[in-house]
Amino acid sequence: MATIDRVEVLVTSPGRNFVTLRITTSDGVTGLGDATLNGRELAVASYLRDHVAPLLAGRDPARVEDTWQYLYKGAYWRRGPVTMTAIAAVDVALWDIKGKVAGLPVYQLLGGRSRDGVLVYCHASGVDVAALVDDVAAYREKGFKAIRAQAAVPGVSGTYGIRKGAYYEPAATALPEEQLWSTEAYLDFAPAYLAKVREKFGFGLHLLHDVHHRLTPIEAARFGKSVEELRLFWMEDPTPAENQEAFRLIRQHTTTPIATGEVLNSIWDVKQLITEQLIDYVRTTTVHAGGITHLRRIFDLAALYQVRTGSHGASDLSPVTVAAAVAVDISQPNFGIQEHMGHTIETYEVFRGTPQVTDGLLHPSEEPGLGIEYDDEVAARFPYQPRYLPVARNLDGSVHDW
Ligand code: EZ4
Ligand code: CO
Repeated sequence: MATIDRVEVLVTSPGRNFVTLRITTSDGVTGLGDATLNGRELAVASYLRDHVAPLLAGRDPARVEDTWQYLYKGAYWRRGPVTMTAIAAVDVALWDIKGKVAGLPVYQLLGGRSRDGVLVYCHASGVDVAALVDDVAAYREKGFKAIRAQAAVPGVSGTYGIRKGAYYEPAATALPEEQLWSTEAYLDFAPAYLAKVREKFGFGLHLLHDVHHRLTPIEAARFGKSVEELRLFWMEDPTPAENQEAFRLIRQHTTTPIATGEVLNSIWDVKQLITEQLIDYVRTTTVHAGGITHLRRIFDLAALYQVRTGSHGASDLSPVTVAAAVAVDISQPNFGIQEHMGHTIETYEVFRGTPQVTDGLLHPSEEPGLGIEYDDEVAARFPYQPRYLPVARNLDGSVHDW
């Protein structure tokens, strides 16, 4: 029997920070798992290096489920982003190894294709409405069939999701930047610019919008109602999701579909949202929700309640997560859509073999495992840099949800 021989925690910053777990077996097979938690990267690196690596040495790499149970139940302390990201990294690395040992891509181990390709949505944004419309047009030219639209709210420096250069990268400063937020200004402005996008491009395009946890339930209900005739694919994170019941109020008022879950980590965090049919799309990911093993458990529960998947896929999720997401998405019966932001050229040089979008779809690699190779030499050129997400403050100076 092969055993786990080496466990390495790799940190690199080719445009932003990524933490990667690499497991090597006694037969020399390697597996990769993403362990990136934006703005709290080194906490996961320590969890893995100091508390998980010593427990993995000598174990059977084929025991993916057993290792998951061992790390989850065995720690006694359950759930939470740091723990679940660390467990995810081990789980995904072991699936990668299992695929390589079997000589099969991971999606084949998950049951094979349920569809021809994975529908993705990209991010269009603009400093004003005209710039947003131009950006949407540019993404349509590139073949995207689903587009998220965000425009800067006039006078609100902290509007979430506005790209400044070639890449949208909110964790851009060595200490958190403080930005201003006004719910009133946003609620007046956002429905109007989404209507402009519809007016310009019609309904032959999936249009999405991310509220980024910034509204109360009744404000979110008002927003959802006011954009109903625009037939959004979804409104994302209309209100913070810690209180799952809050979504019931939104639900009672609007038929605008609801997506949430990018900051949630376990099946327990989405159980009520799913079983009470309070949402339409669950946005948990492999990297932050316990890996392929646990994400499939969440998605299978969602299938029972006609909730579809829409996994988080921002640029702070590494190419290893893109590959793991595509493996799940292509095989999962209740797949909905996959977020895709892409990464810097330097990131693709570190993570060779990252799936790329063609005609608005992602396709899994046919290589055994996940098909990603980590280039240590290129990675070493990009050392860790402290980077934090911004913090939002209301006009009266109080802290708001970013
Ligand atoms: O702000 O991943 O839908 N995508 C998002 C992201 C999140 C970042 C936080 O690290 O909301 O852009
Ligand atoms: Co989001």
